[in-house]
Amino acid sequence: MIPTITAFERSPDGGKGLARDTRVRWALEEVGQPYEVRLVSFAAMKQPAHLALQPFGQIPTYEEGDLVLFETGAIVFHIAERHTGLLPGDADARARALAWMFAAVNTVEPPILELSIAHVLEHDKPWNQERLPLVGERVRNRLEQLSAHLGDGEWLEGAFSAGDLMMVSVLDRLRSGILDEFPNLSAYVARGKARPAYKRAFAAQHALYAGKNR
Ligand code: GTB
Repeated sequence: MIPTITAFERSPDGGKGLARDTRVRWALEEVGQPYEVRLVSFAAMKQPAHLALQPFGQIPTYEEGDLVLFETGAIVFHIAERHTGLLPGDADARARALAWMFAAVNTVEPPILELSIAHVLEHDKPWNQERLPLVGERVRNRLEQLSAHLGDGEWLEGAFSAGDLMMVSVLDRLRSGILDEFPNLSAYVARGKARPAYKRAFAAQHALYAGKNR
């Protein structure tokens, strides 16, 4: 069965791959699963039909027959469980990969999101100049810890897994700046984005938005 995901009708990033459907596309590409995309407007996202799929009125969603999923961590985990290639066969190694997926969305992504909000949505608030360094430090702390774990390893736990897919996707939100302070993490993100599956995922979303839709 061909799954259908949802994505922005007009992506605010103009196709830079920052919207979260990119990580779902990437997972589907990694396992060789074709998929369809339904584009949703910001207004439609808040309507009952979409809220029935995604209670928080966001993209992406994932539909496969009777199954409807939201939350990219859950979607990527579902894809990884149903196909080979994104989770190790060994039960303990699988559990470790899952731990990294949670770490990506639960420990690393929140401060990165805060920083992004501080830059994009709160830049004109009178308190922002005072707050920005604090938020930046929280991101820096997490990156220091992650960088220490990764060391000179290629991936977080030996072979590439859904944990790396999620972590690279989360770190990619930083794009430059703080991430450049951690050369092993910059190289890690570049390694992830050099994978053919990522390139196909990126190209698919880029083709929808590039030069338009902003
Ligand atoms: N925790 C959820 C998940 O992982 O699935 C978060 C989903 C989410 O934040 N979706 C965003 C959304 O639908 C799109 S990806 N927002 C609309 C809304 O909440 O009303 C976040 C995003 C949007 C835009 C950029 N950008 O332009 O750079 C980057 C990331």
